[in-house]
Amino acid sequence: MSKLAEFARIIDEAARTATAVPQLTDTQPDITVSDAYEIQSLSLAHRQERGEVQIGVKMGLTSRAKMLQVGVSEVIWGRLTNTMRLTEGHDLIRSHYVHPRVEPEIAYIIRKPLSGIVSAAEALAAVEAVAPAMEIIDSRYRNFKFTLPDVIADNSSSSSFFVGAWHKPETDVSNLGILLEVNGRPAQIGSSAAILGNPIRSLVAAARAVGDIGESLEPGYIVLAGGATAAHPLTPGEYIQTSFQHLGSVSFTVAN
Ligand code: 0L1
Ligand code: MG
Repeated sequence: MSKLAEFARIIDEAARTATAVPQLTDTQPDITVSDAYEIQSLSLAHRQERGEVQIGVKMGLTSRAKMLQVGVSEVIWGRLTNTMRLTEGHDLIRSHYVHPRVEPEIAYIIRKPLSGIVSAAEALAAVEAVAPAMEIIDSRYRNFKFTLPDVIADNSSSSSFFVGAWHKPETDVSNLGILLEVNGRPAQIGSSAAILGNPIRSLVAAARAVGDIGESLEPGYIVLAGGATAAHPLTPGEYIQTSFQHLGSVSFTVAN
């Protein structure tokens, strides 16, 4: 087995069993960003062998708050599968994760293929609808600590996500107030403008990222544009609700 394939198996197993593992760069410090995306892709293949289907892409580290929280200053991306999508309003089972955190996001659903270098107008023309969303990130590395190649190999920490009601694609999501509440108390406040200045830029970046490796954002794909605030660590018993100006809210409860 090649080293990258071995790392993909380790990451896949860590995610599947919710078990923290040491950073891959502890034993192999020279892993490149391109190696890391290859590990991510090989790890997705293990999920696909178990019947999972890719249904989208997540963009990560798209806001300054997120970059500061993890000490990495580059936009990254990962893959979303059908089993990662949880039903809005339902429970999240804490024991299925290593150390989950939640962050508010804007979601796009794609209506026609999008790939490579595109303008914001071209990206918007490929959008079927927009929605409020929350991503559950869960680093598979001990203590939520990683280097840039480590986190990319680990599907950019993506773990699960919730999507709220879909709205027309022309809905202006460039600067919407966002309030994340935990048991009714404000925990994070932000604006969608924190996502690269305008979430549509994240879709432009997603098209370019997948295009770089010969892939495309396909019709029906969901694209999570990235967090607008720092992420909140989840504890059983918490009721999480994020309200988005003009878009409505998304909620779930953290169960054991
Ligand atoms: O979705 C994100 O912005 C997270 C990317 C990975 C960094 C982290 O785990 O916080
Ligand atoms: Mg995110």
